This record gives sequence, C-alpha cells and structure tokens, in this order.
Amino acid sequence: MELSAALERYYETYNGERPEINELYSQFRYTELKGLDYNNHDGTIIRRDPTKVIFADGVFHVWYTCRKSAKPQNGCNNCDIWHATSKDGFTWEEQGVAVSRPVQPLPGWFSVLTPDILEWEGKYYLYYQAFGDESGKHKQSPVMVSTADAPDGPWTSHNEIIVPRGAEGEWDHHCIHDPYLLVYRDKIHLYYKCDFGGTSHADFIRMHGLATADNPLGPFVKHPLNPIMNSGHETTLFPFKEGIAAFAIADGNERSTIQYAEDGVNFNIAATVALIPHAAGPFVPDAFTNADYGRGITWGLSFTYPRENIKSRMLVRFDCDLSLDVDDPKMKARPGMHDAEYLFGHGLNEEQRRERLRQGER
Ligand code: AAL
Repeated sequence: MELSAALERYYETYNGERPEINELYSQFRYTELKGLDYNNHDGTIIRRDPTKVIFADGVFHVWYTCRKSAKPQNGCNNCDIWHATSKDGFTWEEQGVAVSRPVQPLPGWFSVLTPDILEWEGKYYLYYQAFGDESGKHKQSPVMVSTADAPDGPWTSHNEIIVPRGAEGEWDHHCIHDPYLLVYRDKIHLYYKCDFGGTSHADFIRMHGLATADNPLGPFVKHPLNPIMNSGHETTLFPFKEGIAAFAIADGNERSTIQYAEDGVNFNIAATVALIPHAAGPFVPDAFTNADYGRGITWGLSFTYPRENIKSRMLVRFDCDLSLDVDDPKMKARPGMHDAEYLFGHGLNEEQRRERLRQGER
C-alpha cells in the first residue's frame, strides 16, 4: 500500500510507535547540585559546559568551564578548566583547576573552556576550545588538548592545535566549539559545533561536524560529509545500539530533538523532547569501550542560569531514561499541562502587549 510521507516516517524513523515506547524519547528531570558554592550568584563564580561524566578510581569525575573573579563578569572570557568529583552524582567536591590559560600568544590565552574528556589506553585527554579573541564575537577558536596519567592530573598541555578551523569560505572557518569525544568503530570520534552565516549570537547558523583519528593527538581527519547535523548547539552524543544518538540542543530547525545515526554520521530525528539540557555532559558508561551495541544514558550534568542573576551560569544535574538497561515509565509519560502561573510567566512583554492592543483598536 502506498504510504504518505507522515506514515513512511512513522514506520521508518522512530524507535517505537508512541513516545512512551520510543527508546530515544525521554522527559528530563533536574536537581540542584550540592557542594558547589556560587557566592549567592553575584556573578563572581560561574560554572558551565560540563564534560561528560566518567567513573574512575571509585568516584565520578567532571570537568567544566569556570571563572572566579573579584568582580562580577559575564560571558566566557578569562575562564579555566576546573575539576570536581562525586560519590553519588548529587554532591560534588571541587578539586581545583585542571587546565589554566596558557600565556599570550598561545591559543587559549584569552580563555580555555568547554572541555570534554577522553580515556584512551590508560591515559586521560582533556580537549577544549582555545579562545584567542573576545567571547561573543566570531571567536578564533581551534581545539587544544592536555593529557594526564590519572583523572586527578597533573595535566600537561600539548600546546598545539589539534583540530584547526576550516579555511576561509569553509563552513567551520570561524571556530571549532564543543569538542566531544567517543570511541566508536575502532576510531576516536571528535564531534564539534561551528557558528557561521551571521554576525552575532542571535543570528548564527549552528551545525555540527565530525573529525576522526587513530591517535588522541591526531591527526584528526574531518569527515567529507560535514556538517553532519544541521541543528543543535553544544554537542552531546552517546553510543546507542549499533549507532550514535545525539541531542540537538537550542538552535536550528531540528532543535529540541534527539537524533540517531546508525553509522555515527547520517543523523535522523528520533524524538522531539521538552526541557532538553543545555551543554549536557552525560555519564556514558560505554563512551570509550568501542562498544558494538551502545546501552544509552540515564543522567549527567548540564548548566543553566540562576533565577537571581540571568547572566550567571551554574551546573545542574539532569536525569532521563535514554537507556536500554532502565525502564522508567515516569520518564516516558506524556507531559502534563503547565499551570496558569507558568504560562503567564511566559507572557507578552510590555512592547508586544502595547502593539497588540493598538492592533485591536484598528
Ligand atoms: C557554549 C558553547 C561554546 C561557545 C560558548 C562557550 O555553550 O557552544 O562554549 O563558545 O557557548
């Protein structure tokens, strides 16, 4: 029987006939972390962009962009990469700086941020954006790496660019953001995001690319099909069944979706979700095991801003059920309505209201 486009998609694209049984659909639940101080969110301490969480030596580890300053500051300038550990994923103990800014003119002198972690042959590799320019503009941001024998460091910077920006005119000319590492099909996979096409944060087009390598220090070879995701902001991916699942966060026509690529390259929408975690750094037990059948994720860290200070940033925990080993129907249930207070909290602003009242008068 001939199928409409919608029916074709219904059978071919989704992992189940209803979201409730779609393995790549989940709600997201959030919890405030214990143990990390923010000076009452006065803007003198920000933490954001967590790596994926790993488990080593009996504890969970995470690294993240952090800035501690005498006066409140906005944006991602003057940041270093910090490290925290936890026994239960809810209470975290900050261990201090893992990687600090190198001296000018080395890439990263302006800020080192948005790290991710790779474990490879018993060593640890932190990859991060190396800003040499002012945050908020088209930043000159290639990827750098530091290495250590243990998660607690000490970290040694390789001080060379590991993934360079594309040439002028190429889609990834302006920056390589959000490096994200997985070991898949015998190769190190480094997914990344690039901003292009616009002039400011508000009108950039954002897409994701892939570079692969046999060695953590490279050479990383960019995939000929790049960009391989047309939407999303920060990169969050995990091995799932034979392929790779990815969050498309915040930007693009396919934002707020979870996507799946059976080959780690050709992504399709697998589910549309609400409250997707920003810069999600999940705990991915099989991130580096070269698994031929990925098991998925149930929690991780993410970041947002505190109600007291829209310009500040803080880490939070998210939970979900995107795992083949867990079945939590509460995470799969149809989301309820929002109450009126929540809806009115998303009301028109004064200008929009005046404009609509004027239209009503005509
Ligand atoms: C983030 C990431 C990158 C950008 C900025 C800090 O959320 O996409 O890291 O540079 O915003």
